[in-house]
Amino acid sequence: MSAPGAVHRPLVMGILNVTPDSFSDGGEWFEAGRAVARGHEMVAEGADIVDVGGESTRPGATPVSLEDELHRVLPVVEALAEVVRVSVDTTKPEVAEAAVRAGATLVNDVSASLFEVAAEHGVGWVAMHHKGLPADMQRAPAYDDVVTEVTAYLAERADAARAAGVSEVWVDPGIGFGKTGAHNLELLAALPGLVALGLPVLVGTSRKSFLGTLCGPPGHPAPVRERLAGSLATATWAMACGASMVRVHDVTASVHAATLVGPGRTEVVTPPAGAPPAGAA
Ligand code: HH2
Repeated sequence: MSAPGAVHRPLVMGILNVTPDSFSDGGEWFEAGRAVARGHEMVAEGADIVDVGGESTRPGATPVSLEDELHRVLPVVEALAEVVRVSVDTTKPEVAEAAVRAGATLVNDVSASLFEVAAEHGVGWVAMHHKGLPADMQRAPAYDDVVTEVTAYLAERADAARAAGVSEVWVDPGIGFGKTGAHNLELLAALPGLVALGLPVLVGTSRKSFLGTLCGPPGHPAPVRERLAGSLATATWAMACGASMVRVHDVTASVHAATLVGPGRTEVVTPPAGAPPAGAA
């Protein structure tokens, strides 16, 4: 029999952007009550983790002040942490720390710089690769070898985090963060190599612009709401390559995909809300 909380499939992280300007769902969940309701809905749809963010990282997004980000994120984290595992999507150490105090048990860090907060509070940490800042990251990103560079970067970040005492470290190739469409496809193709590092891998492709470009007619990218097929195809690919979690807007469909990919491939365990992070001694 399975232990309570055991999930025989890759995990699904539901995206909850408490922002007015996220690229796909900006404004939809900006009001705290609506955000909490959407979080509950994602739990009912099967989300294993809800990822709460208060600052968009889309190319060209306007930076948000510390005060505003705290105001957006904290009430939502606090309410949802009672019913589901919550991660906080932030690059500010103060926000990460406050969200952990409010109940988040995973710091989803697109800057890959906040592992000390995770170490200090005994929570998990996601190190995501990025190149440049949202303001300029999509201006002609260039690599000698994107796969080698991203893999080496994530291995180094994970080593640093583990040396600092973080026991639950995830790595994420950062699809769309300082990458062309070709870079994204190369990274997706090379996922088995990233999985071979032996760390749990998180992948986020959901509704991203390269899917629109690839799936629309030439010169007419598919709009955000028409990227479900591409999102599911790439999430399924990532899970089949060994990714242990996908970050998605469309939870129900992604849970179905994870259930179909999962059996016999992997067993990952998500702790119930409030329990110590997976992998903690
Ligand atoms: N992508 C986004 C934000 N956070 N975190 C991880 N670990 N991996 C990702 O690929 C990732 C992420 C961007 O997507 P979204 O949150 O939908 O948009 P926005 O940044 O505009 O709020």
